[in-house]
Amino acid sequence: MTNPVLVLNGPNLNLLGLREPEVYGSTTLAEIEALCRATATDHGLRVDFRQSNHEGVLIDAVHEARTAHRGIVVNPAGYTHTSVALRDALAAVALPVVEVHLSNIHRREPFRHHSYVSAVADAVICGAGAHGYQLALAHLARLIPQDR
Ligand code: CA2
Repeated sequence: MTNPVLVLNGPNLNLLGLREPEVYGSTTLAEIEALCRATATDHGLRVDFRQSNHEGVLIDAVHEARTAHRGIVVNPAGYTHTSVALRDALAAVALPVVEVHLSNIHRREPFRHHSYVSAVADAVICGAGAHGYQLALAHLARLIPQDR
């Protein structure tokens, strides 16, 4: 039984590995997608991997997940620190949510220390780099109720 899950990536993450490797590492988003697909298989999940630079597109994807997916891994990127609307969407869909950040946002500038998403997430993983996505999927698999 494979459970479809959404892995949702916010603005500028399409630039991973191409800019600022000293902050975000040299792994590209395509490489993270491949890691996620392999990890998902190990946990009986099937990944729908998306990235958008647009808040409304991310919110639409969350709404779609209500009927299409059984859980969400989200790296909201810059919208972590600004978007009440994305937080409201994640709260409204009532799916398990794991928030992930490549960097340790608490070790960075003060404006990155607050996340609008964390209060509606079941778990938060930050500072583990690309491995954080694998940890997030492993944990999400445990949060998805098994069909009887
Ligand atoms: O550490 C993370 O995963 C972040 O969500 C990344 C966001 C940042 O705004 C959050 O505070 C923490 C930034 C994503 C932008 O990624 C870039 C990658 C390469 C070059 C420039 C930006």
